[in-house]
Amino acid sequence: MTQGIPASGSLLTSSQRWFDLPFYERHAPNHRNHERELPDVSSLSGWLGQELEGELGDTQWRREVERGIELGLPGADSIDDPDISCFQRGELPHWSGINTFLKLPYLEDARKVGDYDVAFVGAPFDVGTTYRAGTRFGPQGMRRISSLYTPYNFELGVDLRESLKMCDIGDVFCPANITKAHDQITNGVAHILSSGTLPMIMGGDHSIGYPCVRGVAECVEGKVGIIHLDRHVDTQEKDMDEIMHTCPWFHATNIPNCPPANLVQVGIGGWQVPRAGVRHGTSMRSTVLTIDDVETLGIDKTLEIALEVAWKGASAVYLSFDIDSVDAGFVPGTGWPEPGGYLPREALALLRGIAKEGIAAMEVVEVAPPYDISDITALLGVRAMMDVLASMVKHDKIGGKLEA
Ligand SMILES: [Mn+2]
Repeated sequence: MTQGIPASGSLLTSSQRWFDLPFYERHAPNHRNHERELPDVSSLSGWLGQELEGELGDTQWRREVERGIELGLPGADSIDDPDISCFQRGELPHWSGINTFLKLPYLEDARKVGDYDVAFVGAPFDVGTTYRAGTRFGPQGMRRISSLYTPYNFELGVDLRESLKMCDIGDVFCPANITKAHDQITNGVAHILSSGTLPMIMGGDHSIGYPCVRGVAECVEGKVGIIHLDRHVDTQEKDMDEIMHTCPWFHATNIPNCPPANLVQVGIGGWQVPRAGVRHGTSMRSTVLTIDDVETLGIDKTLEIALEVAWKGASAVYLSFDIDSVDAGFVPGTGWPEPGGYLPREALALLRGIAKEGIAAMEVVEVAPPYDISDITALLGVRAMMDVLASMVKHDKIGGKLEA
């Protein structure tokens, strides 16, 4: 038991007992003494992310801190950090403060939305749900957990605060009537987009996809393509006599400059795809890719197909992300959870890839906080929007309104 245990590379001599050796010589002599070249990690994203951080400025961060001291008054004498104000006015602490999206300025005067690159807007409407309601709380759920995020993304080396002028314009007033609420949403989206600002729309159930696209289509000369990530096709004319959340793309593709040939639906499949919607999809010949297709093709090829179809002859692309496209295990807080969908990182990779080419607007729909657990569904909804914006910044598809 006590005599040397022969191990390759062991420095044990005959007079030594195994346990007298230093720990590393007993357990990993080859590793502690080796002279091999270390692997080159300089092309990996971990290394590059660290390099990229050094290239980011902190002008806007300094402005936020100075503004906090000015408006929130200086901190107490006992506080050493000069960046801490008496009343919180900026990002820190993450657990407190007023919950606009990412604690951005609340734009009370909607007429000034054109001053911003991006406006987050809520569409708290769930009268179009066909099973569990609750997405009327989606915008507030996403705003609340957005306070967990910083505006900086490590891998992309993007700090949204330093690149974009963003605001939270609040919610569209959505009455409990589908047609009236849809009209309100169309006007809200069209107002933001026609002001030269990117609408980032927080639903709401998926019925809002129709009025959102209608608002975009009003502002775009030429065709609008739609890329739709979902488990469900959402292409039937009516559901229980109304335009419910199973219906947005039937109606959106009847808008003259939103032809079905430019609709591509990615991640479809499972046991909750109404046959009425499938029949219509077949007749209009839109493009459907299942989760199996995505797995077979891989992310890059899937993106190539989706972008080619949506952008063919189009002037703009609308991005619709239904949170239930992700496997039900990751998104309990949704109205029609369906097992077998995307892993979160697959969905995020697709979203970033779509955003590389630029989008006219984005919606995140079907986040239903009453069924959520630890805010994880809302957290993914927020991240989807953050990743899309970071990818657009990275590829010069947005920005320019920050004062120098
Ligand atoms: Mn949907």
